Amino acid sequence: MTTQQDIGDAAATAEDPYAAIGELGTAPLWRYYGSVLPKQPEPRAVPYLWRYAALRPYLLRFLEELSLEEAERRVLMLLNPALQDPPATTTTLYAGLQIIGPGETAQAHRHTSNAFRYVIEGSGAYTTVNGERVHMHPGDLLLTPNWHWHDHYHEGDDPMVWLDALDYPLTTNCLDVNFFELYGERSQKSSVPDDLSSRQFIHGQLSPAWEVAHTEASPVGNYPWAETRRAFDAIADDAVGTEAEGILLEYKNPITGGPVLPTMGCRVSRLRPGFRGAAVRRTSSAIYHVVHGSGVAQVGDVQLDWNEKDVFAVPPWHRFELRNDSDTEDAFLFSFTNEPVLRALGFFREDLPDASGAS
Ligand code: 1HN
Repeated sequence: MTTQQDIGDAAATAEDPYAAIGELGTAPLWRYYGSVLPKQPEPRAVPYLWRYAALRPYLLRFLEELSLEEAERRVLMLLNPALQDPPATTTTLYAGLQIIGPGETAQAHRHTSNAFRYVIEGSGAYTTVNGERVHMHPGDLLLTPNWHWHDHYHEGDDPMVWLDALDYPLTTNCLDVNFFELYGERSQKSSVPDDLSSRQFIHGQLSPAWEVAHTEASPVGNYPWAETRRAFDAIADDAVGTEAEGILLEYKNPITGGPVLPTMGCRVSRLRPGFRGAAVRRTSSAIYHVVHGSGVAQVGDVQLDWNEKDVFAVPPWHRFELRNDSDTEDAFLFSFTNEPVLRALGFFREDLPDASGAS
């Protein structure tokens, strides 16, 4: 029988007390300070850019070769080279490119993860979100918040491609809180007038008084590009804009005035010809999609040359600088971040590092 005395003696005489405490499921904090409390964020994600021109032919090939019955969703995940398993685009954000062909249905399901789509090309598809059909056009932002049923249907003539965004790296990889459910039937029936939520809230200064918040997410199904364009045109050259990201507009939850989703905030910026942004550094991570134009993003030590429809990832606490390289054309960048999560928890920080600032 092992006595307390024996155990005490073993501890006192163990040749390698570190190995011994390891076997007891512990570790000495004094060897871990640097990794549990780094002086500043040490993100695992790296800056990276995905070229749309290179990926599009593969989307078209899988459209030919793989049915939606087989694939469920026909999506190329945009994986950060440093985050392959579990797969993610930044530590808390995911983006992918989804393609759907004429006549196809992506069956209805729901999950805890908040999601949205940003339409890249094609028209004639709609997503049904909790019974509301929401029609898509290039540049539209469509929300499918936490636990909302959603299925996609394409009644147009040409393939449609959109950027999917989800917070599953946060809900699944970090918090272990995701639930998933199939609806049972392939598509939901329409139960409210098409695009009603967008039409009701589109005139931001006049909101429907009978609508109250049901969730933290915005009740708006679609933020159409036509309105985004009008918002930019209305301010034209009169706006001062931001130093780092030019004329930067934020998509809002019209009921709370907050971000569109509790975990992801969405913005769109217009960079005037020749725009050179001030350097900025934030604790949030971000994913950018080039709606129009071409330019450069300097992210830490990495230079990302972006062209139309490309996607790029900006990890936390990297020095970040944007440039529009054209002297004649505006550039438009759509972006999303985990800033709402950080702000809610008191973790958001931002600064303008000096010109020589480390990444
Ligand atoms: C999902 O549900 C969709 O509904 C797209 O279209 C991409 C990526 C990961 C997990 C769920 C969709 C997804 C996804």
